[in-house]
Amino acid sequence: GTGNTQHSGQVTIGSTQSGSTYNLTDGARGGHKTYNLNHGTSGTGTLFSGPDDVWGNGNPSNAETAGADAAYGAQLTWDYYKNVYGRSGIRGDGVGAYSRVHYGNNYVNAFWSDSCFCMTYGDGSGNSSPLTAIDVAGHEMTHGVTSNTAGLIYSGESGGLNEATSDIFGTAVEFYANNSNDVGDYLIGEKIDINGDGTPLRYMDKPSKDGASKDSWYSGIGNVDVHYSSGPANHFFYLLSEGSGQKVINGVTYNSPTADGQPVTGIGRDKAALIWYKALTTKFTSTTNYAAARTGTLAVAGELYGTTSAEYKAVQDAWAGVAVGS
Ligand code: ASN
Ligand code: ZN
Ligand code: CA
Repeated sequence: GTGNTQHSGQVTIGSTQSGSTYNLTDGARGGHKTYNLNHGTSGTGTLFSGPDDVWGNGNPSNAETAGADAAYGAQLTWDYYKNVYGRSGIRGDGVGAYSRVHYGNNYVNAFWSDSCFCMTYGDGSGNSSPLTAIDVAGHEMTHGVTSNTAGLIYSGESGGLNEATSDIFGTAVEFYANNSNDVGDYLIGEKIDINGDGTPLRYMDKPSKDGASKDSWYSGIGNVDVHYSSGPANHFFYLLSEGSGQKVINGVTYNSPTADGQPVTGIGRDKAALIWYKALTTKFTSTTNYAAARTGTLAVAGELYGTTSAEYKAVQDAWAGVAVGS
């Protein structure tokens, strides 16, 4: 069908026809369903459905619009994992999750839940928009992937790595989408304006720009909120992808410093994401910390490209750039 989204313009989204009714059930992607909680906070509310295959009108005052955004984000995330890594769904078993929008009132968050195997989006309040942008959808669904693979415990350093994994693949999905209304960037939440002043939630090139995230590892980083201890891994991913120094990508200027003052030469986002994905799914465990993440990603880089490769050296240099050493 046609989705008239708020954040991503007009897009094609998967739906199902049943007699003269269309449902926001994506039969091509594990039967992923999108529900309207209509301000409730439990259950599934009602499946988006109607007499035509057009969803939303681009305006948040139309209840279907957030549904269209959420369905599109889920579809892109499914396609990214399937087409890039051959992973069929969050558990890799071909089964779709589901999305719920219009959670509660003025709720300024979105979350994944392992117990319902679903994602939930608030409408935001004041300046902030419904939290249904592409990077947010990719972030939340990736919590499901992490939970079903490495199982990184959501506290301490493993918690920071869990959060960074969601930021990394949320960003990778956003670039993969190649959507002209929600272009790829190394910012998190730039479309939802939670801060109310147009700034994003997080910056991967220099995480400390948000005023709380850490650019580099230090002993004790495990004691800060996981959305801030994610900083060094987000920064590692940026450095590994794009390299240090100043760079303009899709009109955004990045300036990524390194902890050791040494330059890093990037290997491109696709290779960096592949290294992280393989580390997540074959090396990381529930208790992986920053030192072990370094070891795991280096092992993957060695397996994929060899230990004398530019890619292997870039992984070494990028970890040194965020003060994670041997
Ligand atoms: N949106 C937040 C996140 O994905 C919700 C939370 O704090 N768990 O991290
Ligand atoms: Zn998260
Ligand atoms: Ca983004």
